[in-house]
Amino acid sequence: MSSQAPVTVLGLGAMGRALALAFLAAGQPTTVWNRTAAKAQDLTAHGAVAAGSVAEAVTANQIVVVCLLDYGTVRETLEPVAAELRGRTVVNLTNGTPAQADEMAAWITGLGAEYLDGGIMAIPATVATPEAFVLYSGPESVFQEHRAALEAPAAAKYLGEDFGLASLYDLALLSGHMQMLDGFLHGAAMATSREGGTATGYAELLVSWLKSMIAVIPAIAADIDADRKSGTPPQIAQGLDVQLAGVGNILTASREAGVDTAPLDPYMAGVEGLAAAGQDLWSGPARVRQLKGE
Ligand code: FVH
Repeated sequence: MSSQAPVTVLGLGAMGRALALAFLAAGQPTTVWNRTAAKAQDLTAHGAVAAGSVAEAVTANQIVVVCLLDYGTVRETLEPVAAELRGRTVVNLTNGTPAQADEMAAWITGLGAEYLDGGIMAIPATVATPEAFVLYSGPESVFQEHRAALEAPAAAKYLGEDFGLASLYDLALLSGHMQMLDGFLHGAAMATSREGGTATGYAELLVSWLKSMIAVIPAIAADIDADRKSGTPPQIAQGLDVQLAGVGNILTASREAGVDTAPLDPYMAGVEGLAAAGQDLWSGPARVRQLKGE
């Protein structure tokens, strides 16, 4: 659904700039502001209106998209224009924690404005491509009212009324991604430890392997939810002895190749912890309960 709704973008770092360009490309009148004003200038060639102050930017439009360094910066930037926020909708796409989202929501709504918190699942280069999406949380009526206006940079995925959900899922997705990336790099260090091994050859096989393993993730997730709800036993499980032997082999082979085992050590500690607790199966629910200290 396309929209001609005007928007204001506060923050023209790498991501804010990509967002502003996406709104402009979609034909939405876009007012921009950045602490370092020079960054707004070349956007005017794309049709943006460069506001001379935060107050001018905020009062230009109903929707105020904020993409700054962190929540402290957001508060510092908006505090002087708090009175001007009344009746507007602040969409905060700055990275932060769920507690920060809750606190920001309480402050913004207390000023008589609407608030949506968001988590951008894209990098500047993927903004406005089909892969990009943004997580949103906050009042559903506010999300639905502005959804079309917000979708130029990325598909909007609504998670729920709890303001902290978008940042919680954002950080959880980043956690999965970062550990996967470090796992890939650990494997690349192993694969290139012999003359005949290459990162490229390893990566090609890893992508195939991960594709088949990714297909199992929804089933493990269903096990975790069923365990929380009703204690139903998992569908996907493996003997802990098999895990201990397999992970042990990876660690041994890494050491023999002179590769640091640090990325995998916490995983091994988890498997050993489950064994020490008397479990004989590895499963998603068992590991999640262990990580939550349950
Ligand atoms: N770039 C990325 O790939 C990721 C993708 C996922 C989402 N993140 C989050 O987006 C927020 C902004 O990130 P960014 O990449 O745009 O960051 P920078 O290019 O470093 O721009 C930072 C902007 O914040 C402004 N700023 C910093 N300090 C202050 C301040 N005290 N008062 C006002 N503005 C401030 C900075 O202004 P300037 O330095 O140009 O004057 C930029 O506009 C972030 O939460 C990521 O985690 C991006």
